[in-house]
Amino acid sequence: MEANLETISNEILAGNRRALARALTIVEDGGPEASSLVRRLFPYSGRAQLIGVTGSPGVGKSTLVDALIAEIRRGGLKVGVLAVDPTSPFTGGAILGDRIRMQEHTLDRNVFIRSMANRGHAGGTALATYDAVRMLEAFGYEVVIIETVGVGQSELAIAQTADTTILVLMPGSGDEIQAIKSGIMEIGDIFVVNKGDLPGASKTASEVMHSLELAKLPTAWKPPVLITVAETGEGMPEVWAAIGEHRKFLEASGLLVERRKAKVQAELEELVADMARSNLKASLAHSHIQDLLALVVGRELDPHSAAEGLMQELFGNGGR
Ligand SMILES: Nc1nc2c(ncn2[C@@H]2O[C@H](COP(=O)(O)OP(=O)(O)OP(=O)(O)O)[C@@H](O)[C@H]2O)c(=O)[nH]1
Ligand SMILES: [Mg+2]
Repeated sequence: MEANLETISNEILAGNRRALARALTIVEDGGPEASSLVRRLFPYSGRAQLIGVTGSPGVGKSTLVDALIAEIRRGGLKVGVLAVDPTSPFTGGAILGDRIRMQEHTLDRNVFIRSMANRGHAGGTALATYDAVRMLEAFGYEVVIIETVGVGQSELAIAQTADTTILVLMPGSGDEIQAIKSGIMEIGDIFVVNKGDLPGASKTASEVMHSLELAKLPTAWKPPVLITVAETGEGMPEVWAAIGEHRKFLEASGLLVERRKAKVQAELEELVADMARSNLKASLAHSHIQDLLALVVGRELDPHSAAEGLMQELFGNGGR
């Protein structure tokens, strides 16, 4: 198995797309093979510009990503795309639609599009996303776009694996109100009102601008609000330019490093929680732990003290 993983990593570095596809399946599944693969390829990762695209279902994210790929390819950069649906356990209609829509680019060797399955919980899906990005980077993609469906907390966790997050809205959907209410205005680095050909686009854009003025933004970055027609590619040069501006801001302000640190912290928390969870499950099967359970059932020990005992056993220091 190790020899096999060695072959896969060498083939990825040599630019073999089939090896990349296999590697993505391995990191999606997680477990020791994924860890081993990441260990090998981690030194070659960390080089891409990561762009998150998020927004409610049907606002035109995939169409926008498609148009953005065309824009980025005009500049000659290689693009990898991960389409993640954290809420659906199925690789259902939306994802299939994405594949068909982006088919034009599948003939282009410098574009790689992949939909990621859900791992059952958002944290796990975010973990798989981090590793999938690393595989794409090791292969040589210079820009990686992460599309997530929806605007809930779990989608945001995944969108925030990116350096620059684009929040996509459409006219008259009331999305902007929802966005303000749920506090997600703060995570958008760039706001795009797509379907600019429909009535109400400029009204929606001014509403977003207005609420951004009122919002307490976490940094000195003033998020631009752009109107696009993804279906025709209108507004794409402006979106790509705004991404470049944001990148410059992140670098000049030192926030790029700060953001990457915050992401590593989130990833480590999730990884350790994952390990602890499986460790705990294995330990609970041991007979002396079964004895501990019996003590609680017999009301000789309370659950809090029992949990502290377990922590002591698992981590040695009571976990504090
Ligand atoms: N009028 C108009 N329709 C658009 C535009 N962009 C996308 N659409 C249409 O909107 C619908 C949804 O587009 P998608 O790109 O699949 O939207 P999505 O946000 O990726 O959808 P999910 O992945 O299902 O959340 C499709 O029928 C598109 O053709 C646009 O600029 N104008
Ligand atoms: Mg989509």
